[in-house]
Order: sequence, then C-alpha cells, then structure tokens
Amino acid sequence: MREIISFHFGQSGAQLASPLWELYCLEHGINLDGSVSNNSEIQENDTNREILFSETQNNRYVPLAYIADDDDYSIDQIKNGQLKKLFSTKSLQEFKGDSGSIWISSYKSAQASENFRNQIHQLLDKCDSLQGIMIYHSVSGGFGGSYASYLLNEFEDDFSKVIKSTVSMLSSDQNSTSTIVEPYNSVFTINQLKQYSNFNIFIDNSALSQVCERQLEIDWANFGILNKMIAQMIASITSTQRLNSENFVDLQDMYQNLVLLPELQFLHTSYAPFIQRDQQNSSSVNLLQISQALFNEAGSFIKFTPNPSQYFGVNLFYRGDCPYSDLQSTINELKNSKCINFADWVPINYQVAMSSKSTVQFHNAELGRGNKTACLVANSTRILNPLKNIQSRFKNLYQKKCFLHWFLKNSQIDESQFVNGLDFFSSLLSNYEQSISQDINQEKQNVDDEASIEEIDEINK
Ligand SMILES: Nc1nc2c(ncn2[C@@H]2O[C@H](COP(=O)(O)OP(=O)(O)OP(=O)(O)O)[C@@H](O)[C@H]2O)c(=O)[nH]1
Ligand SMILES: [Mg+2]
Repeated sequence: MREIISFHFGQSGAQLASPLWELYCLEHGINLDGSVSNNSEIQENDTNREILFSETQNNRYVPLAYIADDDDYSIDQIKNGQLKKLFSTKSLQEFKGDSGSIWISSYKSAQASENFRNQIHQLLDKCDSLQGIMIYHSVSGGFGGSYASYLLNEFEDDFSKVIKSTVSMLSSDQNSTSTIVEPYNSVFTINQLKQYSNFNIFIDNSALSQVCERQLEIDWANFGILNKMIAQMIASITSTQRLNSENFVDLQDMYQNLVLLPELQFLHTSYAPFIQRDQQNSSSVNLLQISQALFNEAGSFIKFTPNPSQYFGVNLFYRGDCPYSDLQSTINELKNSKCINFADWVPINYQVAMSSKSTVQFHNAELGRGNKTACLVANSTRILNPLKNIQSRFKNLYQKKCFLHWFLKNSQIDESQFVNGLDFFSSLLSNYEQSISQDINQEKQNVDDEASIEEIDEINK
C-alpha cells in the first residue's frame, strides 16, 4: 500500500490533528477508537484505509501519524478528547523544554532527542511502500517550524524516494497570537522547507477568517472552526486516492503537475462552495460556478492583491455529484477564461481528480454540506503576497536587531545566519518574479474547444 505518514508539530499542527483524523475516521467507516464501524455504509473495497492507517492484529486501525509539541496543552487535549483511543501512545509526544518559541533553541532540542529519531524509525518500519509524508505545522512556530525542518533534514536519506510535502500555517500580522519573533522563525523554516521538501501548501489564518466572515457570517472564527475548514480541504486533496476513485491524483502526481521547476514549490489552495449550515439543502450551485469561485479571493486560504496573477500549475479536486460531461465543459470554460492566466512558458494544464463520494460533515459543523465540492491547489504568483509580508516583517525587526539576542544567546547561531537567511529567502521571491511572463495580458494560448472526456483522462495520466 502506498502509505502517507502525517506529522503534526507544534500547537497548530497538533490542534489540526483532531478534526482531520475525525474526518478521516468518518470517511473510512472507522470508529473513534480505531475499530471498524458495523453500521457503516462504507464497503471494505470502497476504501484504501491503509494509505493513512495501519491495521493491528486485533483489527483496529491506528493512524500513521506522529503528533508532538513542547506544550502539554495541545497534546493533553487529544489525550483527553474524543480521539483518545485512536492514536497509539507513542505517537503522542510532549517534548518538555524551555525554547521560548525561539526556532534555533527548538531545533537544538530536536537534534538532541534520540527518542524522537527512534520513534520516527519505528513509524517508518510500519510502512511497506511509503508514498510520502505530509507535515502539518506553523512556519512561524518555534517548535512546529524547527521540528519540521529537523525531520526533513535528518531523514533526508530515508525520505529520498518519497514525496515530502507540508501544510504550513503562515503568520500574518492581524491574527497572530503567538510570538514577536515569528518573522525570524518563518524565514528560517521556509528556507529549510525549500531545501528539503518537494512542495508546501501555505495557509493564512487571516484569509480563512475572512472567508468565515464573508461566506459563513461568522464574525470571529476561533481555531476550532478554522481547523475544521482546513481539515475539509486536506480531506479533499487526499480523497481520490483514499476512496478508490477512477480519476485519482496522488502526491507524486501533484508534485509532477504543480512543481514544474524546483525553484517554484510554494502552493496555495481554495475551496468551494462555502454553504452556511442552515442553507445546505436550499443551495444549488453548478460545477462551473464552484470552479470559477476557486480562482477568486472568496474561497482562498491566502490573501492576495487584486493584481493580475500568473499560474504555473493547477490541480482541481472534485467530490460528489460531478458528471463527466459537466466536468468536461467546465474545464473547457476555465481554459478559455480571460481571468485565469498561465505564464507563457507553462502548458495550460488543469490536472483533474474526481471522487463521486461527497464530503462528510462534522457533527454540528459551521460549513453546510454541498452535494458537490471542489478544491484548488495551485502554483501561482499569488503566493508572493504572503511571502513578501514575511520578508518585510523580518527586515523591520532585523533593522533594529530586535530580539536577536535570544537567538545569539549561548552562541546557538551566528549573526551571519540572519543575513544569509534573508538573502536566501529573497532569492526565493526572485525566482517567482523571474518566472513571470513579461506580457501578462498576453493572448490566451490556443485552446482546443472540443476537449473530450478522454482528454480529461489524458490530463490525469
Ligand atoms: N490554523 C491554526 N493556526 C494556529 C493554531 N494554533 C496556533 N496557530 C497559529 O500558528 C502560529 C503559531 O504557531 P504555533 O503552532 O502556535 O507554534 P508552535 O509550533 O507551537 O511553536 P512555539 O512558538 O514554540 O510555541 C500563530 O500564527 C497562530 O496564529 C491552530 O490550532 N490552528
Ligand atoms: Mg507552542
């Protein structure tokens, strides 16, 4: 089985674990204690549970996951919550320390932990044919940023043949509840992700809060609500390979389609439709409307400026009632759309994945259930906006050498690493800028008006 191991690091990673694994259990007919649900409508051959779970000798399913933080709170929430029987005890780890959100201090404690390395090896041993890893964390967290970086670096050889991906929370000024050293941590983390991973899906909480406010009329969405929305997005991305869809896309396919150049590996995502819970039965939207919404700010998990953007790769994940003929005409419309521009050196390619199984809803979810949903993962210049935000906040702090002493303390890090770190980060932005076609309003490339269903299949090969 082509397994995926999930790593949840730091508060944001750990808190996301509960809704994500609850959803996975619901979708795979697994009770929250790991046993298989008798009442489930899900047939054995409907699901590839073993992509995400390992089966024990007494027929229980245990997530192929590892959750760690240096703060008791987020781990205790899982240990005492409704998923307390789902995870193996070894996969829930508190690493006590006093790193104080300082990236380099956490990195050093990861390096010093033999326990951590042993546990990761044990997890790897459970896999027959590992497809990839997905790391959930915040780039700005001392713990989440550095443990993700250390894992990728230390296990580079073990992971050499698998896809290394992350779902990375970005810090933004407005919504940040954490520390003032976030810009430093973010630059250090993102530089490491660039060197040691294949692709990274960035999420900005403030964009997601805006979606909640505008689409779901939730004035102040807490992390619990945001995490449920992120979980739905992730479940869509992994749905087609988990649920035995004919049109499936796995991590390798995503990597091949979205990362045409290794310099450009930072991705963003959108979801549609956002239906309010009390309107879920009355709302009827068609596939084209949903698909177009994915390219607007309305459903975007990052904020972007109204400037025209250029795409370097697009993946679309559909779920539910999406007949092939509608899908085919929708993709043709998108190809012809004047609003969606690909860079001129990139083939216009919409990689499409489709699962006929609709999304499953959380009990009491804020987001109503749609009979069809779509999720976009894209590589585009839209990612420049949040990255530039981090760059300018780093510069503001570093100009005055604010909080530098926390990093330099005990010679943990040399000041030159700040200068080099910023240079490297700036070069990541330049890579994107240099990839923009000069004539942004270029004529759209020739589009075959009569793409056939076979063509959609072709796209997915
Ligand atoms: N979406 C989401 N974001 C979160 C959550 N908890 C914290 N954040 C955001 O993540 C960023 C801070 O990262 P954390 O995950 O708290 O940091 P950490 O990895 O625990 O590292 P430390 O700084 O050492 O505590 C801030 O921008 C928070 O707004 C969560 O449950 N969900
Ligand atoms: Mg923390």
